[in-house]
Amino acid sequence: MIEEKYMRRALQLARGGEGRVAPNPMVGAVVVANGRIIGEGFHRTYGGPHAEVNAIASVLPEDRELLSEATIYVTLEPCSHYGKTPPCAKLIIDTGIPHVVVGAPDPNPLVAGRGVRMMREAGIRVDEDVLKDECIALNKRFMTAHTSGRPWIQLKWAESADRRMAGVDEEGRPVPVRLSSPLSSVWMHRERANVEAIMVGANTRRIDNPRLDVRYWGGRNPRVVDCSGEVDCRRLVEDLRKEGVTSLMVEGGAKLLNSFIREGLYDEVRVETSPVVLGEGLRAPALPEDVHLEKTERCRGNIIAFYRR
Ligand code: AOF
Ligand code: ZN
Repeated sequence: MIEEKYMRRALQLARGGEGRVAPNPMVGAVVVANGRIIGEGFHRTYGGPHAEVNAIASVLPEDRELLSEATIYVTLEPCSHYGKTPPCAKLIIDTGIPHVVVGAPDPNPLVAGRGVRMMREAGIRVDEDVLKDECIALNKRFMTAHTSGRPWIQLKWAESADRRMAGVDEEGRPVPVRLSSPLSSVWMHRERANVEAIMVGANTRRIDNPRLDVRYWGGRNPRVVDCSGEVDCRRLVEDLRKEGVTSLMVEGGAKLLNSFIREGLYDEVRVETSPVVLGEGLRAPALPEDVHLEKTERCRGNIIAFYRR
């Protein structure tokens, strides 16, 4: 019997790897026998054991005999390759688990259906696509990177009520203005901890001199990709992908953001709007036409809007 509640539990476990597993996906696994969870696990850290390994290892000695009649729920197709760890499909076969329920297929060309095939060829019953949309959404960064030849890209900026990103001094030079709120900075740092790279334009680097780290949240600081003057955005992101990067945040300024918008290089846009009116100053980019509002959050007078393609 397939029960979605176990896949939901596996999804919840998978999130335990947030900020620690990239460029790998977040994956969770639950082992069930006789209507009881006998094992649980998730991919905890990049380079470490996969979810299935941890879930199977967590089964208590007195429950191990139940493995021969158990079902394992995994949010991602078990892998078939020898990477940093041996194939999970092989582990499941060797453990003698007769039934596997899979959330989403693994688009990594090293796996891409081979995990499911290996297990079926070994006589295991494999059911696929259970809560597939949720399982794909959980790993939007990993999925986009493996299906589009570029990292998943989020554009991010903060603007005033009159759509400006910076003020100007008497000589007309741009001056930085704090438009984001302290609480939103915490959320922001959490999002930063979830991407592998951050890009800023040369002017932003010079004027704002942002630290671009995750100090308010914790975790790994993303690598900062500097770019000056005219940049070939497409080339830049394709090169990043070739280096293995699966997620990128573009934090400004307006010129760099506009180049990404023009090239259609984005998956999400995050705009924080402050009630402050600047009157004049650097104009914020116009939102891309093909994004739709996903959700908004209020943050001490500021409104943060998330748009998705
Ligand atoms: C799974 N379970 O928990 C994860 C999987 O270098 P490795 O050995 O860690 O392999 C990384 C790849 O394995 C990753 O790109 C993705 O295709 C898959 N991740 N697979 O069966 C897991 N994290
Ligand atoms: Zn694996």
